[in-house]
Amino acid sequence: MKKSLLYPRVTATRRVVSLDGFWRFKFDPSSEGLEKGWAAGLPEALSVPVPSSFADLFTDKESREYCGDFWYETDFFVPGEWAGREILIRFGSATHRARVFVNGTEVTSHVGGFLPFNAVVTDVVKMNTTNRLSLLMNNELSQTMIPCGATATLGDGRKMAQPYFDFFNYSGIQRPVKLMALPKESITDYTTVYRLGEDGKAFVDYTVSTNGEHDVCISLIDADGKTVAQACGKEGTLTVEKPVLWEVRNAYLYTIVIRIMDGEAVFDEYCDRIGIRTFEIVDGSFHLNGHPVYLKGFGRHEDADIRGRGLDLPTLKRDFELMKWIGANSFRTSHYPYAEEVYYMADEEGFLIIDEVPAVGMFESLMNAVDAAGGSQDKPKWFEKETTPELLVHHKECVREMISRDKNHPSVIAWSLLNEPETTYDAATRYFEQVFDYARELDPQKRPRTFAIIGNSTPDICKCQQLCDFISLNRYFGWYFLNGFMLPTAEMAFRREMEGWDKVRNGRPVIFTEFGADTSAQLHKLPSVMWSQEYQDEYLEMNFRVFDSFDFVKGEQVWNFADFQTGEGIIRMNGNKKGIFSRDRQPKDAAYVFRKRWTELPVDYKG
Ligand code: EVA
Repeated sequence: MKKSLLYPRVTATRRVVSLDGFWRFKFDPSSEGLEKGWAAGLPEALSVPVPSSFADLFTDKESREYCGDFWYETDFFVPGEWAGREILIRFGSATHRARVFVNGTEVTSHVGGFLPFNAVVTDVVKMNTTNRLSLLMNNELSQTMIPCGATATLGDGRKMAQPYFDFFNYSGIQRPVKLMALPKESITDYTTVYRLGEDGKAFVDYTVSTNGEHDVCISLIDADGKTVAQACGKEGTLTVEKPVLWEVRNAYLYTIVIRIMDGEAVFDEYCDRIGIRTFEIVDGSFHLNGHPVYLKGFGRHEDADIRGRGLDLPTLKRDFELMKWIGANSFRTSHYPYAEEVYYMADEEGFLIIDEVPAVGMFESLMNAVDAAGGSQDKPKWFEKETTPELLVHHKECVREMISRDKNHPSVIAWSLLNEPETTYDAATRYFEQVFDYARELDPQKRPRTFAIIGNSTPDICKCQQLCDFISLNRYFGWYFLNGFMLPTAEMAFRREMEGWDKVRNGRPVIFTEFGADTSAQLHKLPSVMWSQEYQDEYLEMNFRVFDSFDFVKGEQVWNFADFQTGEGIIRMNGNKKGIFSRDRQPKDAAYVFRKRWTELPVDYKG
């Protein structure tokens, strides 16, 4: 059960209680809490909301920038009628490391801040009374975990996070926490794969895993509540005679009901919503249900004022309304898997997701993003370090957890396995091969794999692009290179590089996973200067001209959906300002430029 990543659902046999709300909280800069018994009770605690990042809740800089150990604690009640069931606590995420204690006993631990895990607490909880849940957490960055970075100790002894990535190191319990009661014999996982028959039928090939011997039965129920297909057995095929397919921006969802049966008795029941669709690359184009689709959308962040990266349903709703308004149909979960609620909303709204593992910052010259664009060749090679084998183990574990969690979402069309790593030497190729092979092995739907390629990995020197099923470029011609008055020469250089990609792409599609220009939502200037809204528009028009003149470009995801928080630094004015929307989700001028373009481009553009 520990490893089951099924989304928590109340069914005929399952009970879920939210533990979200105000929790007790305490920083532990000397890492003394464990020795002092804080796992059993937190002295002089503060109070913070869950889910939320802790950084922007307070008014002092020490709290915002805090790096090290910290504790969360709450009490929860286990109903007496749950006796005899398996009892679990399910964390949507805990950033970046957590050790979990119940009534003072350690029950589990987890490394990696963006994926869920369970603590099985059946044997340590007291029934029909209050129990104590405590987490010892840590948000230090290192070179052996993703996202990568360093932790500095300053002259005065304080620790400071040094991300090798360009977003704030938000931490804490940032996603919902649930208390769950499951039957002892239960469903632990399921997978679906879709085939469309020539006779208009659809076939859903499924597998179900349980922790017991009894057989399972599956039903598929349409949006009107009618059962349209049934099958029994842990592996099999559901045949849907007249399927309504899940289409981009026109989603149709079925409910899959899985039951462990013993005669008439239902031992366990799990329900989820799925969409019937195929996604593949055909003749250099993305095909959804056999029809070409051009990707329009964003690289995004989970980021908002005050709550940081904490799941916030109103912000999530607003983001999807803005993406619909602007005519987008896709996004990349840059640079980490998002909260599960994001994927369920994308399933419902018909958005296509490139799901990204938190493998960012694998490039020492990206330190604090200051020399992001130029790259630096004199640093030690990232994939030849002593720390690389340990990093690979953690990276693969995150890939496993991400695919396990997200594999059944119709919205998820591809995996992004790294963002902007080094790619120009053989050790990188060997590292990449292991991650790419592993993803292929794990994904029942065999979705296309990619990684976001940094500007200085040009087609002539990149030694990893050949592993991608489609090529994803992060390109900043006109911003980091040849910017301002030099924009026309940026266009020339950009076109030359695209000709290079055409030579090595071998029939594969190319998309842009990043392009963008920092822009102040307040600044206008005629003629334009960099950072003005006028310059952002000119920059975009140049990029569009390039995209439109290469038929093999099959998608554009601008950087970024909204302005977002980063660490302090000389190239960031209270965050990254490449948003098409401001951080409070209002349009910059560029939003209207995109709206015009994307609402006019046909869905099968260049198909
Ligand atoms: C930027 N460029 O400089 C962005 C970063 C992003 O925020 C990149 O992938 O290449 C990174 O994280 O604005």
